[in-house]
Amino acid sequence: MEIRSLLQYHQAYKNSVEDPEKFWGDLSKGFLWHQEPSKILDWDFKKPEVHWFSDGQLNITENCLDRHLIDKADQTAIIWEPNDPGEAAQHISYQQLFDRVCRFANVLKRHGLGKGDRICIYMPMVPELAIAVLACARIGAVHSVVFAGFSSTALADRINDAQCKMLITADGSFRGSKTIDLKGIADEALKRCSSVQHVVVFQRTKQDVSMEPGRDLWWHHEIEQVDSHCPAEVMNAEDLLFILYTSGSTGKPKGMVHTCGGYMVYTTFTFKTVFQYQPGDLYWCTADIGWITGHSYIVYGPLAAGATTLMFEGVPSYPDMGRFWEVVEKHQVNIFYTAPTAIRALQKADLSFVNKYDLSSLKTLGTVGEPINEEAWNWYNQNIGKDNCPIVDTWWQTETGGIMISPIAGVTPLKPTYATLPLPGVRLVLMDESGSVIEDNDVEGRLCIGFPWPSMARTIYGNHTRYRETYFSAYEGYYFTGDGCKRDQDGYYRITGRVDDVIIVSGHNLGTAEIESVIDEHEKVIETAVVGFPHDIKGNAIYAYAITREMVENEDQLRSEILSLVSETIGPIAKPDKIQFVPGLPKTRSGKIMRRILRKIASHEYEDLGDISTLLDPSIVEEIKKGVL
Ligand code: 7RM
Repeated sequence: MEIRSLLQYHQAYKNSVEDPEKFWGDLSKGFLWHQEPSKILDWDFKKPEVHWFSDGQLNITENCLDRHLIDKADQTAIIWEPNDPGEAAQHISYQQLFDRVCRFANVLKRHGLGKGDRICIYMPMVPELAIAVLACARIGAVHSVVFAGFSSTALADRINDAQCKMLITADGSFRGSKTIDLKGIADEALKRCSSVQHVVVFQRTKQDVSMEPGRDLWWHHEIEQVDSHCPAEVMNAEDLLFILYTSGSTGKPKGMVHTCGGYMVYTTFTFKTVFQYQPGDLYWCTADIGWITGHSYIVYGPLAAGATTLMFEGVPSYPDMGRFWEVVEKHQVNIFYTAPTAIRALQKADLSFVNKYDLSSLKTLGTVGEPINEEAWNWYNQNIGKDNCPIVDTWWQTETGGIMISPIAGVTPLKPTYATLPLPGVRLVLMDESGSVIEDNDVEGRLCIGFPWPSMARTIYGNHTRYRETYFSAYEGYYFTGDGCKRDQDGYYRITGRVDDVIIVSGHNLGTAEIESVIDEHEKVIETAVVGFPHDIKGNAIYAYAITREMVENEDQLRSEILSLVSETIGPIAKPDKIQFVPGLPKTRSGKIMRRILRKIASHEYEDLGDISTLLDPSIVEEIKKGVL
């Protein structure tokens, strides 16, 4: 089904609501199944339980690879652009990708891995990362990709939570002018991970690493031991495809579980629809495969659609601020999908970094990850799109698996800063604080979803109770997104930001509680409260208020100790931009920190702090204000 006009969009939306089973049942026919599904949907948001295509059987890699060999064997599946512009790019055809995935899948099998086993992947943005992901899916193993910027503690926690039997990593990774010691970080993590039996190490940087005999295996040796014939494991539609961790409001990250059938149908449909991908187009999503955006819109969606997807190893600022635009010109990118935080950073650089390059191949631009401010939207539109490319502002979450609210490129009339309208099948509801549905237009509320969609996360790995409590208990019968949202007079949606305790820094979701618990571990700190405050480039920055045991003699010394603690435990991305030492925190009588007040102080907006009479000790607010940074 193709949507090429606003009329077709409205018609498709109407069909999807009036008869969802017919709508999604018809779409599922565009895929390769071992057993076509006859049951389309069973659901109950009270349990909550959702099953899509439950008697269908498939393997997602046959949809991403095998079926394209008939007519696209020689078409490029992945263009890989390395960190360093001096190194050659790689073009990998569908046939080559198929062979390499099957070969590596046989490596996994040779070491005893199979259906249902969890495999952790901690790798740089090299083609072998996509190959490892697909090889897991080929044999029915569940991948858990951990972003290669995470610390050894974060890696170990995720490996242990999923009880992974294998870790796939690299010797090191290149990011801008830095080299990161991935294997060293992994070795540190593995001291705490008894479930891991083997580590496969891909050689990227050729730096010296220590290899533990019996446990550690080189990727390039292993693939010599096997052939490239590997029949796909037949999976039930609701079997696990992957786990991906996302921050929560308690310290412990949530392993969001995605399953095979619904995820495939939804990511493929939304990829084709939102970006209006046409045969021959080159599509580039700048995300890392360590985030859901990379899973759904670098690997699975584009490959299932038979597209050519560009994978970039580097960063936007290396060797200079023109790197993205250089890559666009070099490969003639047609569709470019990035994050507002990258746009804001590039916007600060001199326009000559943009204007040096020919960007006329671009047809469509996209953004994802956080609300985009009007200034950044306009800059992107004028300087990158030359007022001639639709911008799709795509709202979605790790939990939703795929894009939920977005313009359809060239079809939906745009409004800067608006994600615009829900995609077919997505039933949005705005709630007021008391839990009543807000019916009208020109309103603001909490964004909920009233009906299942195929790619929704089915549970939190090992903790269904937490899944229910986090997403389905705030408003009974609805999925709660955690985001605030406006609906304007035209029924257009605009996301206003998180309403819970998650801070989005440069597009990365960070749980305040996780950062707080790390800072609390410092022997001089008694208690911490972490909030976000607006930042020009990163969207939000992190402000930490810490109560210390005694007067701090050397504040800078303590600050730098706290920063390294956070960096080592969570990762550099979670380091607070400001740390204020305070005598106490504003708490309610029941002991809850009033973050609303701390947020206002951190943003230097203390004129109207609202009602502070519910505080146990309102005078503490004055004390904190005096020391604000
Ligand atoms: C895809 C992704 C999810 C949270 C989400 C929002 C925020 C994402 C937009 C956005 C405004 C957007 N997954 N968010 N996209 N806010 N406009 N287009 O980012 O799980 O890492 O984050 O990101 O708050 O709830 S995520």
